[in-house]
Amino acid sequence: MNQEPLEKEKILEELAKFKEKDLKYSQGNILGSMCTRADPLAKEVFCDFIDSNLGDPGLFKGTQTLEEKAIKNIGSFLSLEEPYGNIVTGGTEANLMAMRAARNLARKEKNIGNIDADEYIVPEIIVSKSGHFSFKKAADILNLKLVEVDLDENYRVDINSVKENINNNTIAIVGIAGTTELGMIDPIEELSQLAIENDIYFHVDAAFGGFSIPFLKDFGYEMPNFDFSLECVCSITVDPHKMGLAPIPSGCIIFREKKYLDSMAVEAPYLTTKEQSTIVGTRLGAPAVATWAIMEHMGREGYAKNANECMINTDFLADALFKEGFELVTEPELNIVAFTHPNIPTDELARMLEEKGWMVSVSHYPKAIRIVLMTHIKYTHLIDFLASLREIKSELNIK
Ligand code: 0PR
Repeated sequence: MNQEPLEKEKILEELAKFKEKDLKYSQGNILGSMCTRADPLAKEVFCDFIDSNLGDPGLFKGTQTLEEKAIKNIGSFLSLEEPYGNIVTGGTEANLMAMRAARNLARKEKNIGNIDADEYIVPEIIVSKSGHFSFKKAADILNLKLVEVDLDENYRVDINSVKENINNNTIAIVGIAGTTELGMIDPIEELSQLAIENDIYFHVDAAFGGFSIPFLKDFGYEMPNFDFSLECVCSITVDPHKMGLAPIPSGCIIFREKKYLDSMAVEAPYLTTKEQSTIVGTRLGAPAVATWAIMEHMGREGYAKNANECMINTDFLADALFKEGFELVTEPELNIVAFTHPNIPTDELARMLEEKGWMVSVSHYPKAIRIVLMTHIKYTHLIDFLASLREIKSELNIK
């Protein structure tokens, strides 16, 4: 560390050099990210509330109210009048909170996972093979057994596989509304039925799809039910910092009832509130405020327009790839396209694309090039991307 204080100008100069090394969403070559450019309004608001601490909300009552308003807004498009929850750092923390609530309730109500019991029973959670790796972290942290179930031919969870894996120790079933790799929506209604029949906590991970499925419906897209309108959904993860266009870090966990938050509450005697249910203690208020502000700014109409534009680009890309001889893994359900080429190994294709400046990601199940069509990807970027694919084919002498 430097001994003498450094002037602001020098520091900013130094930072600019580092920033140059970062990619920018506006370049249009970040093709595998679920995050996107933050709206200028959200950035401004974020900076304005940069030192508000929701860990001690009695000191920041305005910020606390804005978090409540953000939760209420999100609840309103997930069919829940009176939502309980928090703006957190992202989908990982939201999923962790949901699994923690499920575990704590199972401890209390079913004596599963109770360390004081005569015989310790390991709680089990059922997540499909396409579940985000945050469930592996949650299982590790909370000492749960992660039971990974199969997918059907369309890469949605296989209901029979879920049925076969439910047992007396199952404390949660997870459904996904917008899988990380392919953007598929699990049959949430059927899963919720299973959860009701077996009296098991049911969580929906809509980190990706939560901010688009309800609005695409407004535009007339046929989308399955995935939210609190289904009686057995206990909690939903939905990330403002993905399709919600809020700045990082902004995730959201919504619970149907207060009892889920209460199940995680620990005493915080010297703070302005006497209990805390979140994982994080000192907690940024800025993302909650920025999330509220961007939602007001977009309105339902703005999100519908945004989601629709992403879908138009998705359909265009899927069609164009097919015409160029690429194979789609599946018909896109949300704004993700995954594809392969029969004669080009996928890793090789990803490497050649990267050499041409395209940052794609490679899905692992099944192995494919995966493009997430976020707002920063425009039609013209797609035209250039398709031109690069044609170049690659001709370099490899493939028609
Ligand atoms: N649930 C689902 C369905 C997700 O897709 C993700 C993240 C999470 C939970 C976890 O969310 P956080 O990462 O906010 O904790 N999905 C993306 C992924 O892993 C995150 C991402 C975003 C990755 C931008 C890369 C990137 O450039 O692919």
